[in-house]
Amino acid sequence: MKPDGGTAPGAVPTIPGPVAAGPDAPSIRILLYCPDNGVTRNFMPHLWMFLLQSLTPPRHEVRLIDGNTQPMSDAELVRYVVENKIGLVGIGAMTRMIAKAYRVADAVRAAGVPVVMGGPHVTEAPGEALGRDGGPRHADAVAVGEADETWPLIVEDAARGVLREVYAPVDALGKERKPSLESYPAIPWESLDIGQFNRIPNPLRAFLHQMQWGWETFHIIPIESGRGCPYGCEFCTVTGFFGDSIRFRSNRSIVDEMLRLKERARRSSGQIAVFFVDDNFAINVKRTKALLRDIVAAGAQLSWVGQISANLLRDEELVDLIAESGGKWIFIGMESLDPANLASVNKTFNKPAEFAEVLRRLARRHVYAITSFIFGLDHDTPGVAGRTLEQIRAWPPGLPVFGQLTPFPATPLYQRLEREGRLTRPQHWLEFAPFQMAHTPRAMTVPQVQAEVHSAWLDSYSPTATARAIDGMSGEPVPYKISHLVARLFFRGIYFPPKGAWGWLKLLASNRGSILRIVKDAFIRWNGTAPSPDPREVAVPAIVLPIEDAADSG
Ligand code: B12
Ligand code: SF4
Repeated sequence: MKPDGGTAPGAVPTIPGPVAAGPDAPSIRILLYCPDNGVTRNFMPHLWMFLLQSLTPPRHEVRLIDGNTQPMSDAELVRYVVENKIGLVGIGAMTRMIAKAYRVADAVRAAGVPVVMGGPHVTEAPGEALGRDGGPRHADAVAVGEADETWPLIVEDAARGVLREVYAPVDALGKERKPSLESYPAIPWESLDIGQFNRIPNPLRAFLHQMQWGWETFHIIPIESGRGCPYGCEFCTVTGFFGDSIRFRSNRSIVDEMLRLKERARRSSGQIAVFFVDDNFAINVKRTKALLRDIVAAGAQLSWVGQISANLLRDEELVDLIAESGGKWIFIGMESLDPANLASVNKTFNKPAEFAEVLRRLARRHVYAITSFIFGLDHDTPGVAGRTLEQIRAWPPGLPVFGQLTPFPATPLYQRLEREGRLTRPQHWLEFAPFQMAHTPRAMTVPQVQAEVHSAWLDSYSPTATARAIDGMSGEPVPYKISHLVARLFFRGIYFPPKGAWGWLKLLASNRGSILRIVKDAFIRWNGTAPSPDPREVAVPAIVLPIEDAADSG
């Protein structure tokens, strides 16, 4: 079932009750490390680090390093680990970052410090990290699946020097057990040091401090309100990982978290926006509506972005509540406009004929969409980018993202392509290359698919496309246009990362038409009858989501 043939073997510990520790119980200092992907920078903290920190028995100390915001060479990281007497290093990674994660793990282990690895990739291929696939070993232990309940046990075992190889959430009968989210910990965002994730560029901070507009900091904070998606799209790891049993946190705990974030934003004269990281935030429409109503009733609205599949956005009341509760951008996994393609990846619940209306329904409430497409599906033929872009141009302005079909380990797609003998790089993650394919498409060549992806990005984020998007928002208030423009410039960077200050200047210069148009619009409004809004009163108009990469969810 796993590409490396390794399922969780041997002595898999079952979930104990709360870990009891006597007064003499040893304590350790733990470092949780998230590698960068070497290409782009993530725009928000990774939730798993803060979640595991909150779940750590209190007598241990946990430090966090996110390679996206604190880049370190392997040698620097090892020096940090040794000098700070770290007793356990926990590394989490998606498939895309796993090669870097293994390299860092090797360096840390060579310094004699044990490493535990967790997250989607090691769950899908645990044997690889443990060297059971014939390759080198990278981790002393792996945490398979959701680690909410196994993490305290891992920490206690590490403190006692009796780390086991595999930790999996299983019950006494060895059956997989999905943690309930009912007793989800309160992540102390109000006191955590999240300065490294401030999105306001350094040179602007002093100016904004002087202006007292409440924009000295801007953070995007991940919140999960639930886990699981039963849809089982063929390329997606989520149904396999979180299971088709959907679990939710209580509305109360989510609302409390948002209120605390709001208070933190107020105290720091800054802005906080939320990314609901649930794979399908409206998978249970009734519960999502209840949550959004509770957010509104408690005055806990923050600007937010979430992932919702198009079929669930038919509900007008849901879309009303999305807008009322602060929803600004909805990520929609459209994947393809060809129903045959959607059927080939088990996503027939997506109906391309209704995409336009779904987007208009959102846009009528000033909510816009990040629309995600996959090229190289079995029924794609050359020209797919052009055909897709033609449709996109007829839709309300949005942020389209494009990728090529990627077989992630342990997905039904991976298994099918393996059966069909179409995997060209079966362990593509060990030689990660952005936007490169790992299998033979059916009706196109690999270079053709890659050329379609390239041309889709080029066209969608050209100055002409950006000008068209801003024109398409002519009736919108100026702050919406500004944030749309800024989001476009950052989204362009997913595929064409701008190189330094000069790259940014060139980008701004090439989009000067759109910039001038917004400035003119602002001047006309300011000079006209409409009073110009106090910047402190302007809610984050549309999340400026400098998203480097978009997940194929929702
Ligand atoms: C938010 C998100 C992102 C953000 C990442 C930034 C961020 N700061 O979070 C953005 C939008 C940028 C993103 C991008 C991408 N993403 Co993404 N993303 C997610 C998403 C929706 C939520 C992640 C999350 O916070 N989950 C909640 C936490 C609590 O769960 P968790 O991370 O799995 O952690 C639990 C366990 O795994 C474990 N654990 C995790 N790490 C560790 C470490 C240790 C030491 C231990 C003990 C345990 C442990 O403990 C946690 C608690 O149980 C997930 C789907 C999902 N629901 O998880 C996809 C997901 C992780 N993304 C995925 C993908 C494919 C991508 C992209 C490659 C998409 C693309 N087409 O480009 C890019 C690449 C990212 C990059 N920069 O290189 C896949 C990963 C599959 C895989 N095998 O790697 C997922 C699973 C979605 C999917 N549809 O399959 N993503
Ligand atoms: S792609 Fe989205 S809808 Fe499909 S299984 Fe994954 S999370 Fe669910």
